[in-house]
Amino acid sequence: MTVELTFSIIKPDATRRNLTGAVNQKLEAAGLRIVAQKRAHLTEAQAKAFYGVHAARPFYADLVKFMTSGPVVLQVLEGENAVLKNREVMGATNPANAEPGTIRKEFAESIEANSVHGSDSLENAKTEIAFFFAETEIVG
Ligand code: IDP
Ligand code: MG
Repeated sequence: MTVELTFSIIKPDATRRNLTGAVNQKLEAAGLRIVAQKRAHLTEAQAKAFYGVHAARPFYADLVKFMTSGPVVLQVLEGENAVLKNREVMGATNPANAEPGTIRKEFAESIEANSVHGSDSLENAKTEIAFFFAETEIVG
């Protein structure tokens, strides 16, 4: 049994449509506990740095623009195998390929405006959590 923490973002397309609660319901139903959560409007510098790994990709500039286009909800999720579990409940990057019942299948508007971010490894989860949260803000 491995209890992990992972990092999640409810993206601007979802906050715009008032889907924060609907997304959280999916996360909690999957057994993930929201142990930190705050709403923020990312600056361009924050979005660029957060998605720095994608800087060379053709969609990078658009992605930064999208992620700063409205408020987001930053979250730390706790649970058994939380990193993989969250990726499962999120669904595939492109909602057209996402499994039924997943957040992206039900809520995403496009491959870009796909409603949620989730860390893809335990190592990246640690880095991403530390990017946005102080340890004192995480209440397990
Ligand atoms: P992930 O969010 O499923 O981990 P990544 O490949 O890490 O997917 O891409 C980060 C984000 O960049 C995606 O969630 C999506 O918002 C955006 N993105 C990824 N691929 C494309 C694309 O081909 N066109 C436009 N946006 C994309
Ligand atoms: Mg990713």
